[in-house]
Amino acid sequence: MKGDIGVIGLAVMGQNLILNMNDHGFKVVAYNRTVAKVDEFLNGAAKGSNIVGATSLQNLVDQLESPRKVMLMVRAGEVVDQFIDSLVPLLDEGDIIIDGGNTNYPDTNRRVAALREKGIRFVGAGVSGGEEGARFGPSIMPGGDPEAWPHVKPIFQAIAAKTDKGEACCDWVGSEGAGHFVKMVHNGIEYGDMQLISEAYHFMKEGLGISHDEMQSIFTDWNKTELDSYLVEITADILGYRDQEGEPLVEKILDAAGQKGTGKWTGINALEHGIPLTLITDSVFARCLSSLKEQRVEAEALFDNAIQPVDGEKSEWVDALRQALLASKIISYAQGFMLIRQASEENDWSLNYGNVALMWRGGCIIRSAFLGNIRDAFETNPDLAFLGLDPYFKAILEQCLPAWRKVVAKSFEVGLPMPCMSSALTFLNGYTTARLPANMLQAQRDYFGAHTYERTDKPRGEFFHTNWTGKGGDISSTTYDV
Ligand code: NBP
Repeated sequence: MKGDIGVIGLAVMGQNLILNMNDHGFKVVAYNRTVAKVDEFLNGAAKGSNIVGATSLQNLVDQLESPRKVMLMVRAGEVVDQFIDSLVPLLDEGDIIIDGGNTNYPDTNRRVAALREKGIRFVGAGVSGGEEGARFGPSIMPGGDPEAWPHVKPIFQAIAAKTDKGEACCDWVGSEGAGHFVKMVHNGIEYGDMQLISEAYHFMKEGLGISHDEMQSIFTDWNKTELDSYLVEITADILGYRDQEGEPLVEKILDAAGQKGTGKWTGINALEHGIPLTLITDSVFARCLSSLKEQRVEAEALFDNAIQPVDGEKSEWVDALRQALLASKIISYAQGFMLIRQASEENDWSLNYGNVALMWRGGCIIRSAFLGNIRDAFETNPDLAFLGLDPYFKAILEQCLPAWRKVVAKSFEVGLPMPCMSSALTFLNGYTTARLPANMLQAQRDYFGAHTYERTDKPRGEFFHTNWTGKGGDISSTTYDV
């Protein structure tokens, strides 16, 4: 019997996905650049399974059922192109290559088009959930050549995480790089969620002086509310973890955050699409600021700006923090979906936003109960421009607003940095303000650069220029933009 799918790349993600596929009755052929790792895998984690190994790419291709499906779980970037170039001469028309790595979506756009010309169907699938997800059920976001989907669907939907109702956290996202785009935004949202939780922890610890045991039980309680999510759950575990000296390990971890780039790509993309994705972008900058550790240590010694204790009833502050976290999180997802919607429209991807929420409902790092409500919101109104206008989310935002304001205002008062909770509130304040001071901005642009402006008492699309000083001319600018 020939193999159902070949997987190239036997690092943590590849091995676990293969074992997961094997559990679901698929025959997998495994291959790796360093071929010795194939034997290691077959004699180790894969021992006693139906998984078989390949000694070369030709040997891999020869062992696969037609149309062949070859999945790459290798380092994103050039390595993917190298494998594609080596595989194409060995494959037949109609065969399928899947890239399951963290690829930047323009690369997937390019590969789908180039391979289509060669008769090969290419799929770019975002896979989330880390090692455990890959092994027992990841969230999978496939996009690319739609003709590939019927062949890949039975395998992907079988191995993907399932919701409480048994729905697979995997569905066709859209053409071109849509799957990798959605995975990118997923990672951006992950950055935002992590930063928001860290801000709540910081307020509790530095502002309120709450102990680690208490914080652990607060996050455990929060996990029974609308905040029920993987990241809140692991935060409680982290706070409860003691090292060999019996002290909280988290306090011995250097406060300089790393990043691999997907949050940055999301922010860059938002700027390119003109979408105010403020929270995620601020969460990337928060990591950048954290990495300036030595400079911060020096500056703290020079400035008299130490964080002051927060007065008042602790339990009231903790509940206010819960509300601030929940409301900020809604804004983050709302902004993420604004970006997805813009990209979908610009690229003609016809994305189904409810399905995207469903794919994130289980298996991935941002999995949460809340995503079920997001899915409902988009099912009720597929054209929802801003998630905060859905009745369920609007009611929460309105309910949380006083406590959220209180927390953010207090953070400014006591000198506690809260970039994401404050950025979310600023966004909502702006989004719900019919008249912003952009009239002044437009006047300034027209004053110094003759950029023209529209008037409130004239129809949109009519542009005016004023000779503000009496010295400039009446010619408006067409080429120069600031
Ligand atoms: P890595 O990203 O560490 O990649 C390891 C694989 O890439 C190995 O098979 C390695 O072969 C191969 N490789 C490298 Br590195 N350089 C190569 C080259 N020049 N030529 C050929 N092969 C090369 O593995 P991973 O952490 O399992 O991740 C796989 C993909 O999934 C990545 O795109 C990653 O971003 C994505 N992802 C990872 C996670 C996670 O939690 N780790 C989660 C979600 C997505 P070798 O054994 O011969 O060196």
